[in-house]
Amino acid sequence: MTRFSQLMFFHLVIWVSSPSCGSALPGQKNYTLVNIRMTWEDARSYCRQHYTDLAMIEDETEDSAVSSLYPGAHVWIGLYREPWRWSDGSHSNFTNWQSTSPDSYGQNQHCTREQTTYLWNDVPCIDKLPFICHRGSHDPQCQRQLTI
Ligand SMILES: [Ca+2]
Repeated sequence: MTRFSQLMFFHLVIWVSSPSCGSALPGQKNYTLVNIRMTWEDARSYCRQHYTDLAMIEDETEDSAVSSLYPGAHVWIGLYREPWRWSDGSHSNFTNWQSTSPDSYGQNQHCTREQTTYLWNDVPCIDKLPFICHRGSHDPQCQRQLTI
């Protein structure tokens, strides 16, 4: 086996061994509100440093857990850009958009905040908002450096 094919095999094993990338344990995340205003990207870095990642929400139970953490504020969650993905690059079937979103108003709304209504809206990533981090459920091999 050549060195190249060994490397390809190694990467194939990694890929196959973690097919769901972060969604393996829905309902087992612990969420925390960080009441510091940051851009989406800075919030993601903060969450990765102190927790696991910016909040990933995969079902209604998790969405309720996030909504119960804050009263009267808009907060960042980990969903970004089209195609919409979580900050670890994984997809989720669950969304909770408000009826007019995502609308990409102004063509620069690539990040998601949970509104005071607890529904989701796409907004510019450079807005500075408090945010929700979560701990648990992510496979570190799924985390990638993403450009926004
Ligand atoms: Ca919008």
